[in-house]
Amino acid sequence: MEKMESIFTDRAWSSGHREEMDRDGHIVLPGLLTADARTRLVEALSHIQSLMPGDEEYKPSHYAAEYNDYLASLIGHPQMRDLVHEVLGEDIRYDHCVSLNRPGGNGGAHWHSHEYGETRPELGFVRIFFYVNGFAPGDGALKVVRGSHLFRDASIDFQSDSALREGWIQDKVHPVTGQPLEIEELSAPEGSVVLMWTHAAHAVTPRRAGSDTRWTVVYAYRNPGLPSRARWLSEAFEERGVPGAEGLLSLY
Ligand SMILES: O=C(O)CCC(=O)C(=O)O
Ligand SMILES: [Fe+2]
Repeated sequence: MEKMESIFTDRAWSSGHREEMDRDGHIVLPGLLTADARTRLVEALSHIQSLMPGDEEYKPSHYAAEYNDYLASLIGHPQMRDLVHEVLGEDIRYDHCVSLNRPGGNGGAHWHSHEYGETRPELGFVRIFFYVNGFAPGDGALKVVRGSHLFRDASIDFQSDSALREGWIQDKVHPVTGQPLEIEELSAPEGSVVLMWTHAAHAVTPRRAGSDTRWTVVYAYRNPGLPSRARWLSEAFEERGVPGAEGLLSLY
């Protein structure tokens, strides 16, 4: 196997980061991806894009690492493992790798959250977004609600900001800070990595018609203990394995 190049610049994860993530539900690490990783990710994500829409059962977007060796090589990359251990502790599993490319004119995503261990707070599930070429507010931007993850509600589902405000958000306060819950639109410079607890409410603004493609991929990891609905991983891939990802691919 070729030597693993660094994917992250040497900025360290600090204990403050952990506190911030647990309080807010997400953390933005601006410009964390190396120039080399950004170049290789654009290549890999363009490759996935060229294979779309693909097989209904095994869509290249949902099983991205199964269709591209570079994407697969990051599942167990030492820097990725270190980062996931910082968030989830010792016992970790890979859950999925999904390409989230959004060409100009893409409609974005409505408000939602994801499931895992709603009644088992000791089981964590983290989404690690690589915003390879970043995004600006109002242009394929990630929107969040600080503190929403603490409700561990997997059923958040609203079509607009106003529907979320008048629905789920109404009368809720941040369980830690006591502040009213608020919608916030993020911005992310090129190479940003965003970590998010899976129960956090999030949405994506449409990509402007004249904008270039937003190149993005998400890697998700969890503490084993329950089945996972989003575990897009074929049996063949699990059996074949991935160099460096030993011990990560099994359900338990
Ligand atoms: O495209 C994005 O930025 C977010 C996509 C998303 O909601 C997810 O992967 O959970
Ligand atoms: Fe999502």
